[in-house]
Amino acid sequence: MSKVIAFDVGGTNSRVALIEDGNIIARDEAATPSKDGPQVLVERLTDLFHPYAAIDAPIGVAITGHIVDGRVTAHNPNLLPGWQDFPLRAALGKAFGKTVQVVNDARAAAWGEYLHGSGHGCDEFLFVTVSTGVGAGLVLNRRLHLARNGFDAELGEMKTADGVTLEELASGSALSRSAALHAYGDAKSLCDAADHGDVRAEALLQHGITEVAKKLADLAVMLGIQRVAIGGGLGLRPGYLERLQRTMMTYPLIYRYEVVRAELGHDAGLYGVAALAQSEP
Ligand code: BMX
Repeated sequence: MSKVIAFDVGGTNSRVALIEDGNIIARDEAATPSKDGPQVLVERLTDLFHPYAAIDAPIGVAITGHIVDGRVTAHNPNLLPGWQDFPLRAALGKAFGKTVQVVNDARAAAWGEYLHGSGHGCDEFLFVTVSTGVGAGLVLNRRLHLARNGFDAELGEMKTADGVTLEELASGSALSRSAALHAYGDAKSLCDAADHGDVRAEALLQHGITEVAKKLADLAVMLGIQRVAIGGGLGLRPGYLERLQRTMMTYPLIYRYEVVRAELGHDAGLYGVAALAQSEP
């Protein structure tokens, strides 16, 4: 029986799972102590690891951030403040007493969706998470694209016509800011208002969606993607995908491709990082 211990660390929650023969057989989660710096997160992950410590299995950690050689930098400091070139692989290796693989969370989720979910049957596949941040993972010619410098699908860092990044306009955090600014309270209330026909709320929500759609259109002609799956807290909210699909339908045919809902929900990163950890020599 093949076992893997997988972690998925997002800006809000950290999850751990024991995966056996491709199925999650045990899991746990805790809030990510995102504001407390890397050392506190290492301690939190070590607590989550404790029940599994005696199991002899590869360990994979998917985490939000830019990753080079197991070192993590948060380009979006709102997600993980204080993370600059932090040697997470080495720190967890020391804390766990075992070898650990570290991968970007969205890249892991893309690989999970490709192997076990919405990416099935594609040669070129894109996964996009619209969540606290905006992240992505690319499968090209049936392989997860991983660049040596870690910029292998940092979609949230791409510039918009306004000169700011996509993440600054289209993430869940951006929508929360916009909701507070326009007296909707939080992002959920803004989305609820939009769903109930509030024209101003609809325009604010659609603004970010249009920016995501433009990037997806550019990537269609750049990389020949056949299908994109949308995940993440905001991306999985009912109505988000339909708005994105409607926007893409207004573009000429060459910019359009299948836009679907990610199938594995919040488990995509766990499955993906498990597969990556298992394939490491
Ligand atoms: C940000 C960036 C990406 C990440 C994406 C989604 C940081 C810390 N993260 O663009 O590396 O994949 O957010 O992250 O700079 P999530 O936490 O919202 O899932």
